[in-house]
Amino acid sequence: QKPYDLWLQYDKIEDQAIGDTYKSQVSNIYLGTNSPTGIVIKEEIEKAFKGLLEIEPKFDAKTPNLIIATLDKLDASIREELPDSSKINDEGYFLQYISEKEENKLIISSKTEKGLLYGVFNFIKQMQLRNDLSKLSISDSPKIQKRLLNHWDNLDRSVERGYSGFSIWDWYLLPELIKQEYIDYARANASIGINGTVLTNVNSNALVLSPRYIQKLKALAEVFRPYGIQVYLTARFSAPIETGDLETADPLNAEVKQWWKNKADEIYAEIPDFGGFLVKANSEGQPGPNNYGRSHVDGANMLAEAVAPHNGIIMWRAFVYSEEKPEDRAKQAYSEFKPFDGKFKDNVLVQVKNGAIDFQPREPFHPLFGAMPNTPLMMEFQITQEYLGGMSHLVFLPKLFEEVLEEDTYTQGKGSTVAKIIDGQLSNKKLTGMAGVANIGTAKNWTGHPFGQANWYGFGRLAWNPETSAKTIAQDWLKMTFTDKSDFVDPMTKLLLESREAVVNYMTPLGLHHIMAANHHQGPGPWVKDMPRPDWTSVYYHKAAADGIGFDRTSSGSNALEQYSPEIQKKYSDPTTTPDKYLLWFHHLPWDYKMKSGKTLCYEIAAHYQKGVEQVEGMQKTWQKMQEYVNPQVFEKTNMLLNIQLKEAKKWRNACLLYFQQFSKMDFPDFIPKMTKDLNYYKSLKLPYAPGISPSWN
Ligand code: BDP
Repeated sequence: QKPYDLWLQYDKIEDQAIGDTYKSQVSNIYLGTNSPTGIVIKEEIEKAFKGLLEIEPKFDAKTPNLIIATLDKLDASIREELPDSSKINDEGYFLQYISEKEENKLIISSKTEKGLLYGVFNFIKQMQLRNDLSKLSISDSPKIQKRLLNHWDNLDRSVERGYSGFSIWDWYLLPELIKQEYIDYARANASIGINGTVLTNVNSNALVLSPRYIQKLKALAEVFRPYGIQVYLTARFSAPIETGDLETADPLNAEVKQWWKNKADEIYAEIPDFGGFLVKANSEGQPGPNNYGRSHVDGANMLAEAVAPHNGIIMWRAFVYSEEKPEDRAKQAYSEFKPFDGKFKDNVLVQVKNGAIDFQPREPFHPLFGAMPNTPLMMEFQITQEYLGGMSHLVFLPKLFEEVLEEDTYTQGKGSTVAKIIDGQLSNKKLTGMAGVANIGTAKNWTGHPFGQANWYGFGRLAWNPETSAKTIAQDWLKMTFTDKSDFVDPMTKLLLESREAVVNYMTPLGLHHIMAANHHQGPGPWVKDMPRPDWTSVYYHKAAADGIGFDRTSSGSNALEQYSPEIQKKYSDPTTTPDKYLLWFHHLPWDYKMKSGKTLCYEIAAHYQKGVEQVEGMQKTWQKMQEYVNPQVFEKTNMLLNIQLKEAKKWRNACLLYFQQFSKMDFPDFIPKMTKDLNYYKSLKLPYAPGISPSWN
């Protein structure tokens, strides 16, 4: 196993019988294209065959048994063997084994070459998973159109919230230097169906829109194109001013409109398939239309008009919360955006974070998902672990993503899941998308933590089909990355699936949120209070005091609950019917509140923190048994990281319990080990330097 190769490990298939069967089933290949994508396909097959089967594939066959061609290039007799073409969309494919008159053939076909590439990656995956090729009968298409990574990468190569080295984009040496990483990045993304990448930080820099950078961007676009990946940029709203061209960035100003039109024309002249812009406006100090008394719709639509003639899109982020507003931060995006439902141009997607606060270990789904039936909403997940242990915690995020996607908004009756809203099923939306804030950097294994790769992989799978189960993703990733031996895959699947609950338990159990240390968000900080804004503090969110703990978001409090459908309101307005996992998100309750378990709230908080620590210990035990299945370096590295994770889990437990005890005045239950340090000790732990903070912050 080579960590750099991610889940595309093509080690020799050890089981000779399986290998021999594959060899005979796909001994002669017909590849119906020699376009740039065709070349990529050919190279991938060569890699896979040389690795998995230790043979050179034969492409010159007169009587092929592996046919790889778009539907229009298939013989009518073969075409007839496949399902109706309406069964797949433009990016979909058929993977069909046919046997007739002693002649067996595996067909990979599609409407477009992009679909063909996805089909080929799935075919290779079938061999990686040791599946029986003769049983293949797959018609598959992505359910979401825009499947994008968002890189929070700055032009100086620092990465905001990045924990795996520097940005892989070497802007300085582009366009001349094309690094092998760019190609391998594209290949990895194509293998999981990602079809776009936003290369720059949402806290953006107008420089990237200058002619010199457009040339650099063009070079990357050319590398990515054969892999079906479009490039996108973040657009700094004040760019017309910062370039020195104009004195205003008012979206209703004719010159401003023209400036963006010209800029779009300039980019598209070089990159005809440029994807469009992602915009963070009037959020955390970024410029935007509000600076000119204009609305988010004015801003988004102005940019949308500029890219529309070129089929570009605008992804306008809904991550807004204003300094001036006293309103609960959890309510603000909804208040701001809901009135605009249906007012955005057709090529605008509103990009919404999975929860209303900010990528917490657990948040209820963002209320906007149930509130804008006439606006395409794009999901924004965070793959990088800003609030989930940065570079050192093993957390399998597809479990978090799955939980959000499965949540029921009830907007069109029971079963109106977030997944169905995102993929457009519910209101037949024409434009659909999912974005993941990337965890990729210059680390030799791309993601720093060896298990960070699983989160990149899992994001891709869910963007392709948001109803894929986290369990399937875990199993596939483990088998493709390490080995298919069940003594490894079964316990490790369990470990991955539990890892997310572990982090919730030792950081923010029972609906607690945003109690991390300030700014860098690494480690506990329930005591954080004096910040430039109250909603950047921890005390704002946990509200721990003598009378209890939790944020009352019912009608007696901020009433954020009113932003959800009546079914959810009814259930969550009463603490006894609120799921424990969201209890303190919606309720402020006394320390001796009696929980469903019969124990007090204070006891349950302690029990959850303790459980989180024990879960990490359990992960360590499982990992100890896996040595024989993994690369020694990965084994050791993961071991050491788990040790760090355990230490930090204990720190979280101790710091939070000691902090809350000041108010609860209750003794810790017996299962909490005796504390050897006091609260002041934990408060005094400062990180003079923590990764992931970008200069754009200063
Ligand atoms: C927060 C991050 C900050 C991002 C911001 C965003 O702390 O670095 O710029 O979100 O998403 O989570 O815009």
